Amino acid sequence: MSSHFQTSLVEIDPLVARALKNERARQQDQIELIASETIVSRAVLDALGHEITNKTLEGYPGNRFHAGGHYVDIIEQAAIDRAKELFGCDYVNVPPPSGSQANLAVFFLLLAPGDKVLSLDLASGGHLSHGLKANLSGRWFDAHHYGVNPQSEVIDYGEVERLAAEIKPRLLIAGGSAYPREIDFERMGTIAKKTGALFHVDMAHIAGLVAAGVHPSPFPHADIVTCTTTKTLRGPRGGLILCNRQDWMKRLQSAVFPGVQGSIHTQVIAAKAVCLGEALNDEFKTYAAQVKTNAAVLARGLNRRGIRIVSGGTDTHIVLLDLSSKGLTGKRVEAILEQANITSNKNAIPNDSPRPPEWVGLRLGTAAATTRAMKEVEFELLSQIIADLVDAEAAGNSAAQVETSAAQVAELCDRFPVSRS
Ligand code: DSN
Repeated sequence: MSSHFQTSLVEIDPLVARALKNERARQQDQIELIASETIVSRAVLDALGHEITNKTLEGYPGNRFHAGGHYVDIIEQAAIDRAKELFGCDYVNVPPPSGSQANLAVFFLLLAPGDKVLSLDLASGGHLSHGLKANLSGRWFDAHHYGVNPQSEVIDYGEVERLAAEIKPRLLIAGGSAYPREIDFERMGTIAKKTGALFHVDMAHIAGLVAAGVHPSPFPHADIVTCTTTKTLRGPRGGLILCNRQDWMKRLQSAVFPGVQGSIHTQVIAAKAVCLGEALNDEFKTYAAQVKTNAAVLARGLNRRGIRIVSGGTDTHIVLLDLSSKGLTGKRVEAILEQANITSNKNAIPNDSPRPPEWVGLRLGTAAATTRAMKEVEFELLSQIIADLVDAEAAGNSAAQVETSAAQVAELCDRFPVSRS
């Protein structure tokens, strides 16, 4: 028998095997509060690690360039049908390997080089694929941005309307990576219609909340919607495109393939089908509601300890902290939290410094720890652990506090295992 089919990873590549083992232990021993992360199910992992990865295919179910696609067709069609049911739309495109690439296909369909787009600016919580100068979207399109109201730190829809009327963008984009409040999709859709723009919602972060019905849906207001299956949707790394425009469906197929993509990632499509099936279950609705509740508890607990919460709270899984209230940067707090085994990321907040090391924001998210079954009590405790670390760092004597907090985190991790056996 060929060793190619038999030899295990541990035997053949100890370096990679060891790093993977350590990564699994890291995930057990740290509390994950990065807002774009999640913990996928055993079933999603099984699909990702399946031999289906060997299969090369281009095209769509029933219309492939290569032979042998029968089983992948069954799986991709299931992913399409499940996403349609989940989000209440008539068209779903499953192959995009990421949210950014789903967005790229949308731009390829709807825009020509030099066309104007209007999107949320990065420091107000937008995403780099919505027109950042360093991104293809900002190089090839004429990108303009709206921000948030300086006092409320919530999107100023009057300002969006004024800018849309003045700029006349071809595409108005809503959504981003670090905007913690609900977006008024109806209002944005009305602005788009009034000003002759098409309306694109990138719901990458909140897709799981929308799927569970605990966040308003972009449909029927958006012309087109993209998302990732990662994050709150609790699936593999990948993107989706959704829409109801009958007139775009055929062209959307071609915009993805051969427009911006060749062959599909068959193992990821299988994992997408699995996570979309999971999201149709009642257990997922309970999880998504708890994600939101936990974020509100986390925000309130931190606020009580004098840490300013950007926009005054959250309607989603995201809590954005302004650490200038403690004289600290996001980078410093990210580092001190990591020493105590809490993982987070520095982030810009509205009107922050353009230099990431000087950002005063820290972004937290509740999806991963909620998946470990942590609830209000644990998130209240987490808010106190984080505040203790912030206060100690602000006072310049965090070493003892790191030790105390790390012990509290270890106790939580033991009680809420990422157990797959
Ligand atoms: N957009 C990045 C984030 O939100 O962290 C990756 O998904």
